Amino acid sequence: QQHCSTGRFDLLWRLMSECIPEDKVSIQREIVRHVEYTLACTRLNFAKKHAFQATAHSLRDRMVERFNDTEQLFDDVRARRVYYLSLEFLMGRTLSNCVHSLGLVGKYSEALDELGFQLEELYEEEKDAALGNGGLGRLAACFMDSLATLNYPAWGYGLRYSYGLFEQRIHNDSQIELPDCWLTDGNPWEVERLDVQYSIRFYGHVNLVQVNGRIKSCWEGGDLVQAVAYDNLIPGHRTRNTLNLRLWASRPTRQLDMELFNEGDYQGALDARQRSENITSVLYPNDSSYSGKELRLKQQYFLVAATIRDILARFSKTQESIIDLAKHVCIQLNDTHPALGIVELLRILLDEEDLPWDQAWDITTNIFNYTNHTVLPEALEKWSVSMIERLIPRHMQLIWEINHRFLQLVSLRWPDETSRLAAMSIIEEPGAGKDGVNGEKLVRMTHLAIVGSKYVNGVAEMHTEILKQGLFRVFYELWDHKFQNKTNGVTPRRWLQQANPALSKLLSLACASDSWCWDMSLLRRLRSTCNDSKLQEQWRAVKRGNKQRLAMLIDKECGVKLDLDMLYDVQVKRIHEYKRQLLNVVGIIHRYSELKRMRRDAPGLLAVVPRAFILGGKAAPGYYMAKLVLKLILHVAKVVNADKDTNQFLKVVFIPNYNVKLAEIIIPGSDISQHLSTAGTEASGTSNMKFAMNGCLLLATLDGATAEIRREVGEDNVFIFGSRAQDVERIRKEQRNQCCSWSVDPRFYNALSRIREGDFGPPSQFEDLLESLRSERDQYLVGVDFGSYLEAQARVDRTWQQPEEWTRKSILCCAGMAKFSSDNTIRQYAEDIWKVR
Ligand code: 4GP
Repeated sequence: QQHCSTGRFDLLWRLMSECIPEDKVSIQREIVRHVEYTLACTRLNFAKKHAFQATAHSLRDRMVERFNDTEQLFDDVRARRVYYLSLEFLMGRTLSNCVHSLGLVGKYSEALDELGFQLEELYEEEKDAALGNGGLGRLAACFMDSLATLNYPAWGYGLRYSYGLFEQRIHNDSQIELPDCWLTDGNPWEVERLDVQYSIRFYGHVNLVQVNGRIKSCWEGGDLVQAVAYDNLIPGHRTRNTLNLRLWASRPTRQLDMELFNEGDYQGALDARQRSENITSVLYPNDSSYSGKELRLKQQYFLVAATIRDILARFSKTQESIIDLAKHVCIQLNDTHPALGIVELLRILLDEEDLPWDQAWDITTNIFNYTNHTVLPEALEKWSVSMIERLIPRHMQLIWEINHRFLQLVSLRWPDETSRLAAMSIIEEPGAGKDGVNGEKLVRMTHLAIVGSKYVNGVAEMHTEILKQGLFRVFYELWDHKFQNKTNGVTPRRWLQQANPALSKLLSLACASDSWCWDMSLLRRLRSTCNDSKLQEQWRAVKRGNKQRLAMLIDKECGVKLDLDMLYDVQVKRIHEYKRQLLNVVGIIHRYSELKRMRRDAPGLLAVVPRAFILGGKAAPGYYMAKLVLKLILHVAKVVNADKDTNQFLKVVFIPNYNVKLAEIIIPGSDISQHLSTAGTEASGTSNMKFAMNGCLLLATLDGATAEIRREVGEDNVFIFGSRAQDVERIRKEQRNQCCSWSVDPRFYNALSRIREGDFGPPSQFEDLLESLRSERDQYLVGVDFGSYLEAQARVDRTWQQPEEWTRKSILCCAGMAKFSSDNTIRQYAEDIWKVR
């Protein structure tokens, strides 16, 4: 009211004091209004595409209303706010989630029905928002859902890439990558905020200037690029709380270089414009590996510079002193990708707010927290000092100073240990690591993130232990209080309620309430009825329906028909050596050879479990070995599926372009899923949680969150195999020295010889793969774990032959997953790290 005269306030209040009504006719009116006025189409005849867009707009209006109320409330109560910074948000589609959150599925269905459209068919009109690679980006999306649902005062910040993760097509048994043009039809959900823009500087130089008798550093010159805000509202479920995911797009500061244009250099006049827009053009398609490109560094700085500006602008409205910033603001860094935010905030506090170093550093390190998502050495970011110096020169000065002060602290604690200083330094000297190309100094972003954060966390108990005892041990010795574990979780709304409507219905029936969607501990009730034959029957019927949905998808995408009685065995995730899709394929080759042998020996009926191996996942475009693995999968699939002798017992399919939308069909339709990473390499995994929630059994190594899942659902209900994490290093060493205390199962070599002998196409194309599996080079222990893997697969087969036992396990998996709801994870972040309410 303080901004308005009383009369005007009354008028404004009266005009908007009621929410958009939720009855059927009002919904129809809103949709048709958007068809006519927003899309400028005629309401008397509009296509499905327009129906989708108008429906989305009508829902966006409802979210805007709720969002404004939410912001008003948080401003009024001066809520301490948390910001989740991530270079990736893998949101998938919005429509279904939005109508479910607002509790309007029934009413929208009815309203659309009369307009001649089915809500479900409109879901299919929407493209995935694939602004992420895999686990890390999808985790951020689940977290936004839980933050909104649990009524926290949070915002997400990321980049609005024009092209998301590439589209994968299969051509000549290889992956080809096409651009993901997700914005071609526009994006009805986003709110373009042309009034929220910041100028972001790159390059230039640092001058010392005298201001009021003080010498100050001043970063000037270089190029300026505009960051423009695009807001994506995140509805909470069964609450009005609605949050914002603000994504930045880069735009030129100057529209056109008129000087060049007038000189006739039309291209040159447009070049600068193009360069600016390039920053947020494309998502880097790397998963768990570091890509040292200047453009990537630009993206990182662009995100944090715009975000910190924006956070400070919002803070300044509270009229509190900047000294109290850490009381009101808390920032979570999703891996090191946004870690430059630490230096950016420090820079502003020092150079613009004129705070002394100690105070500025104290505020900064009370605001930031860092989550690590991987221990793979190739994924730990390191940027060359000279590149940072050129791109953001003031930041490099500050990093030197941070490091200097930090190393002083270390040497006070451990006076004579120079090797410790080298190990902990933020700067890696040339030759100290494998990456020191051309004798360059590098900035270790993990070290910067740890030094600049209040808390550091891993994403599963086992992963956090590895951080504390291995990768970050030296830091843990200095600051044990900084380290925490926050085991990942996934949202049951998207991954159960929306992805699996049939099971959701059954769960609500069995629990006599649909509140399990907000409190998964209610599902524990299923434990006492897991042997009930009626429940079991219903459970199997639900699974069969979901398998049918999956089989239809596979028929459409791959042209392969799968019998519903087969055991659907699924491995879907990014293709990576450490995730060991190879173990799966070599296992399939073994199974195929066995089937052939059995056919020869006894050509009659076979008492084997019919299996369909279903795989999916993208390989990073430059990842040669991953692409070779994919090629092998495709070749094996071709041979196996064409073999009439065996194909009623064994089929192999590769579903192209695995993404969130497909996952929503694949996961509920799976009987078993494979999580095969070499123990100690997968930080957590989150698809394992989605599968188990959907009553799909797990075949897994003891890695990431699996040990915790097993504890929750019961030891007997997970099929575990393989070397343990604590033995992996020793085994690797023994392999290298060729002195082994273990042996490789001969069936492994037999299967490899099938490849070598050309059963799956010219063997020369797989030479490098076979070479990588030689025992002295088998970094991921595929050979060592093979025997144990086959034994676990045999246990799976035996269990499948006892349908009651299988169903019992399936029910118990679903019943025991409360811990892995992202609601649970987010509550822990809020209480232990962010201290927000
Ligand atoms: C992934 C990890 O590989 C996965 O284990 C974890 O569940 C996920 O983060 C979320 O924490 N890491 C990445 C990455 O996606 O790019 O490093």
